[in-house]
Amino acid sequence: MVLTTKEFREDFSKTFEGLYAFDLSEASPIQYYTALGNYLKVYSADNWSHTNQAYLEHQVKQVYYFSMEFLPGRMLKSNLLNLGILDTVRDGLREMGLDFEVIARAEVDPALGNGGLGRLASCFMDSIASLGIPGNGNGIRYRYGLFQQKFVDGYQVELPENWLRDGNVWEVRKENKAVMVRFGGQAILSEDPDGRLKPIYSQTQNILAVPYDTGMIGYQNEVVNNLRLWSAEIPPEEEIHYHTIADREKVNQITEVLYPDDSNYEGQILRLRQEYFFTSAGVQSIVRYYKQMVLTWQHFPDKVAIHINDTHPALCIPELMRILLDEEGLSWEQAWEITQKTMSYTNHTILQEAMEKWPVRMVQELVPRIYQIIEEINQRHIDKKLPLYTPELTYRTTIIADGNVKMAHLAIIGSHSVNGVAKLHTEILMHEVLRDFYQMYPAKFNNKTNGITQRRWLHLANEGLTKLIDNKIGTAWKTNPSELKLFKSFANNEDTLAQLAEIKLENKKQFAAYAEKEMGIELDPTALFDVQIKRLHAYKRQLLNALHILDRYLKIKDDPDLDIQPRVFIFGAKAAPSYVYAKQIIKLINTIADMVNNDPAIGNKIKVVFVENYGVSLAELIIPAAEVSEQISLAGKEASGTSNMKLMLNGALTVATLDGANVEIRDFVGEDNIFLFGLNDQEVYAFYENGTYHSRDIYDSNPRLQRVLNTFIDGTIPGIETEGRVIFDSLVQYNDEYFVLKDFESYVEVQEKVDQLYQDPMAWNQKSLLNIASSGPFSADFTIKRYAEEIWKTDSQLPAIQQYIH
Ligand code: F58
Repeated sequence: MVLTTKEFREDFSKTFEGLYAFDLSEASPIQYYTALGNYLKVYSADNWSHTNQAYLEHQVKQVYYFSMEFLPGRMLKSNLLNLGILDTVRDGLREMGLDFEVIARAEVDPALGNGGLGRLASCFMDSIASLGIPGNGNGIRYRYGLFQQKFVDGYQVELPENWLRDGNVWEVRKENKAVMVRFGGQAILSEDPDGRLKPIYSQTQNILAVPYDTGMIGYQNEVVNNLRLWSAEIPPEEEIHYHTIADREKVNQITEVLYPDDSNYEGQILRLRQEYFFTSAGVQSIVRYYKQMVLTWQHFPDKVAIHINDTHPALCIPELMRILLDEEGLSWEQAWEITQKTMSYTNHTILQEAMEKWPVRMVQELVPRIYQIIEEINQRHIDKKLPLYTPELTYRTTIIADGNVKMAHLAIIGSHSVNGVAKLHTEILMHEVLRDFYQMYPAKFNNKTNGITQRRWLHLANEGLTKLIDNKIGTAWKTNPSELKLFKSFANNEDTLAQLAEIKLENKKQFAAYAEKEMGIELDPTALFDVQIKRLHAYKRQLLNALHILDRYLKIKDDPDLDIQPRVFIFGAKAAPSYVYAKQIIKLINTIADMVNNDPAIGNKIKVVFVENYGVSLAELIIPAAEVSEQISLAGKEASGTSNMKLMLNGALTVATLDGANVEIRDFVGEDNIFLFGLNDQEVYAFYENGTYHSRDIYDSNPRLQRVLNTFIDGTIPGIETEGRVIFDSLVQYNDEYFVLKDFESYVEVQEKVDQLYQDPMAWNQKSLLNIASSGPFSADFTIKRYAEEIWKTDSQLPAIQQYIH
C-alpha cells in the first residue's frame, strides 16, 4: 500500500488535533514534530507487533546487544527513510505550508553515549533491523545524557543535558515488563530440601527496573526490532521504606546520568551499580521470554545470543549463571556450558587506563551473590588451566588479582567469542595485550572490523551525493553497498567529477552558513575544508593538528604575500570533564582560532572553527562538507575509528597514520588515494621497548618545530600562560607520551602534498570519487552479517515477518 500525500495530510491532521486539540496552523515546530512522531508510531505499530509475533511464533534465535551506551541521533528522518515515506511526508507537509527541515530540527539528539562505541551500537541496531536479523538492544535510559558543551572564554564548560524535557515520542513505557534487581545485603548459602546450595538473601535493596522500548525500523523491509532501555524506580510495594528524599534520590540516581568518560574507566560504585542494574534486568527479561517457549535449558544457546559491548555489561555472565543455578536449579557444569555458549564479547580499546577493574570489596558489598559466582568461575578457571600452562601464565589470566575483579578477564573466560574492531586492533589484542588468553583460547579470537550505516551517513546526511550516485549506478547499492564500487567507472568522467565538486561546494556552503550564524566566523567555501571530529584525547593527537596550523600561521606571518592554499580547520570534540589536559588542549585550540581568525595578515588563508557541542547531528552537517579527514592517532592506539569511514564515504581524502581501520581504508582505496605519514605500530612498540625516544632531542634539533612549540610559552599566543606551559612541558620536558614531535615532520610534509593535489581539482575529485566508491566494505550491514553468521548464528527472518503483511 502506497501512502499518498493526501492520506498523509488527513491522518497527520487528525493525529495533531487529537494531541493538541487546536488548529494546526497555530503550532510550534516541536508540536509538529511530536505529532509526526506519534503519527509514525501508529503507522509502524503493525510492523512492530508483527515482527514480535513472527519471532515468538517461529521461536527463532535472537541476539541481545548489551551496551552501556547508544547514540541514535535524531530519529525522525531515518524512520521516515526506512519506512519508505520520506518524500511523501516531506511533500505532504509542504502542501500544508510547513517546512520539514525546521520540524526535523526540533527533535533533540539523544546523547546517551560518549562517542564511537555508543554510535557503533546504534549503527548496528539499524543494520540488524535492515537485514531482518532478530535482534534487540539492551541499555540504560539515562535521565541526563552526555553534558552539553559550551565554550566560555575558550574553556569548555559542561551543562546538563535534559534531553527528556519535551518528552520522547519514540519510546513506550512497559510497566508490565518490569523486573526486580537486587543489591547489597547478604547472600547466605544453605541447603534446600534437594540438598542443593541456594542463597538466602537478607537486607537487600530491591530496585524496580522499568523498560522503555523503542522500535528499530529496518530499511524498507517491514521489520521493527526493539531497543530496550531500563529506568530505575522504587518498587511501589516498598514505598513505605523510603522515608527521606535522600533515600528516594539514591534509587533515581542509578539511571540519572551517563558517565562522561570515554577513555578512563570510572571506579565509582554508582557506575558498577549501573552496570549490574541493566545487565541483571536485561538477562532476567531474556530468561522470562525464553520460558514462554517451553524448551529445555540445553536449548538456551540455540535461541539466545548475548553480546557484551566492551566489558561494561560483563556482569551478564555471572548473572545468567546465578539465574540458572539459583532459580532454575541447574548444575554448575550445565549452567557454565550454557552461559559460555550464549555470551560473546567485543573489545574496543587497548588503553590500560580504560580497562575496567573493580575492588573486590566493592563487588562483594554491592552484589554479594554475584561475587561468590565470580570467585567460583575464577577458581575453576585456575584449576582447569594450571595443569596445562605455567603457573605464571595461568595466574596472569585470573579474574581476581591484587584485590580487584578484572572485567576483561571475566568477559573473555565467560564468552565463546572475543573480537577486536579492526584487523590491526585484533592483531594487537592477540599478540600483545591479550596474548596469554590467545594462547589459551586461540579459537575464541576473531576480528570484526567496524562499519557504519550508509543510510544515515550518506542517504540522509548527503542527499546531493546520494542523487548523483543513484543517477550513475542505480539504487541497488542501498541494500548492497558493495555495488558502490561501480561508481569507480566514473573516475575519468569529467562531467561526473564536476558534479561531485559542485555537491561538495554546496555542502561546504551549508556548513559555512552554520559557522557564520552560530559562531560569527565567515568562511570562504572555496577554501579546503579539513576536519578532525572525535573525542578529545591525547592519543588522538588534536595537538599535532594544532602544531600544523601554527606552523602555517608562522609561515604566513613571515611572508604575508605567501601563495598558500587557503584552509579551514574544523574541530569538534568534547573532553571528559575530569580530563584536565584535554581541556587545556581545547583552550589552546580555541585561542589559536581567535588569534588566527582575527589577524588581517592571515585573512582567509587560515580559519579555525571549533564547533561547540559536537555530536551526531553536527557530524551530519560537517562530514558531507569535509575534504580532508584527519585520522592522526598514534599508531597502535585507536582501536578502529568510525569517523574515518563516514568521512571517506562522503568523499573526503584521509590524512592518516597506519592505525585502526585506517589500515584497511588504505588497502581498499589504494596507497595513491590516501595520505599516510608517521610511525607505524611496530616502530612505536620498538621505542617503548628500547626506551630510545627523547622528545627533547627533536625539539633541540628541529628549528622549525622549536619555533612552533615556543609559541606556547613566549606570548605569541596570548592568554594561555598556564595551558601553554603545561602542554609545552608535556611535549618537551616529559617526553611526549604520544610521539607528537616525532611525527610532526612527516605530518607537515604530507600536508604539503595535500595542498599540491588540491591545486589540480580534477585529480583531487578523482581521488574523492575513488574514496566514495571504495567505502562499501565499511557498511555496518557487512559487519553485522559477519557477527550474525560467525558469532551469533542468527538468521535473517525477512520471509517470516513479511508473511504477516497484507
Ligand atoms: C571507541 N571506544 C574506540 N569507548 O576508541 C574507537 O577506536 C572505536 O572505533 C569505537 O570505540 C567503536 O569500536 C569508545 O568509544 C568509549 O566511549 C567507552 C565508553 C564507556 C567508558 C569507557 C570508554
